[in-house]
Amino acid sequence: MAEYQNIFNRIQARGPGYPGVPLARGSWPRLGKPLHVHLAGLIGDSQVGPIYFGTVGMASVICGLIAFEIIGLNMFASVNWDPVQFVRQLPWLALEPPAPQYGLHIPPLSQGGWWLVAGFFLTASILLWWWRVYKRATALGLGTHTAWAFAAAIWLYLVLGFIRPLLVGSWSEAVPFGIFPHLDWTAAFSIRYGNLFYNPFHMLSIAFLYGSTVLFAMHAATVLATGRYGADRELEQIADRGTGFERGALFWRWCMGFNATAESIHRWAWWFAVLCPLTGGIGILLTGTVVDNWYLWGVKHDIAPTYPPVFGIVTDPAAGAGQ
Ligand code: 07D
Ligand code: 07D
Repeated sequence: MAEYQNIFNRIQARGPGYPGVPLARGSWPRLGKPLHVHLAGLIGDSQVGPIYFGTVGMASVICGLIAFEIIGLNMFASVNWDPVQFVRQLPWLALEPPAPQYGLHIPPLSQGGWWLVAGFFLTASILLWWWRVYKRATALGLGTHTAWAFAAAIWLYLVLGFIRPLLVGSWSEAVPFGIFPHLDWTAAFSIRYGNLFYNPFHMLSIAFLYGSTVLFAMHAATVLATGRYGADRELEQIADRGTGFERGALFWRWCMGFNATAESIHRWAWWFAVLCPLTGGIGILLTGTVVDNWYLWGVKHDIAPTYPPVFGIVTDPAAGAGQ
């Protein structure tokens, strides 16, 4: 006999393929015949498809593919079109932004011009995907929370690759495309601007990043732990006493004196997630525009120690470099 189980359900309910609620007039038809995949059923719903593409979705995918293609071909060219080296060195290959002498001018394609073109298409793709998220939500009569959360990530992305380079007057300040090269950029950026750890917005961003994981763990664990009482079916649970949901709330009240509600826990989660890239973007925007060296800023505001003057007075190493 099958007992009730929660989302780790081994029983896969399979009805006839269900396309979802009817779409408004003027929409594209949904693509693909629904099929049931056992593996998908192990981690979620076993029905895969149909998918809604629409004009905006198609445009986003096309722009994304163009960007991906430009990045890939430039990387391929950088190993003299040798397929073996391309595969071996892939994580280290890069499409770099223009050199500093070009400022915000448009350089030849091979000198960073391709970076600009790829960046344009990637940005178009991301913005179009945002629009798709927004439109799909409103088409289903939902709130647009997902779109605005995604917008927070896009804010950080735009600050890193577009807004900050514009403010400091050079594309060379932007992030390269590449797996390890973008990590090198991140480390170099921190060193160049005097250690990002002393940037209070980096601190805030980290607090929200860590906070997001702890909230995610607490929420997910609570729902799983009370799933045996059907607490994952939240709505029916909220109204009644003695339910799995109430046990979950009491668990936290007894553990730490306070409990979130079924609604508020999601607001906590949404804000923590959103504030991570939102505060991060502010921190990056201030770097090199308002503050040139976060370590010296930290010394000035008594959050970083001054070192004994064995090497003489510490000044910003970049200050004398003619930059
Ligand atoms: C799990 C959702 C799925 C998304 C995935 C990422 C690509 C890139 C590469 C065409 C959590 C898909 C990746 C489409 C393909 C090319 C050349 C999200 C999940 C699986 N980073 N970063 C990674 C991006 C920045 C940093 C990994 C993107 C900043 C550090 C992946 C951006 C800084 C580390 C990646 C971006 C920074 C990484 C795993 C854009 C500061 C790691 C990402 C558009 C914020 C980690 C080798 C992941 C790693 C890592 C993608 C920006 C720092 C390749 C698309 C400039 C320190 N980054 N990153 O799982 O293993 O995200 O790197 O802004 O240690 Mg990064
Ligand atoms: C990247 C938003 C853009 C992504 C978008 C997605 C696609 C993929 C996929 C088809 C992540 C587009 C998606 C294109 C399509 C498919 C599959 C969000 C992104 C729109 N740091 N640090 C942060 C820590 C240090 C540095 C944030 C920790 C050092 C720089 C975060 C440590 C130095 C920057 C964080 C640490 C340094 C950051 C990012 C510890 C390096 C940033 C938050 C323990 C030596 C970024 C203010 C985020 C930022 C950032 C954590 C250390 C450099 C909280 C835990 C000191 C340059 N760092 N960091 O949401 O905002 O990213 O800083 O040491 O720019 Mg840091």
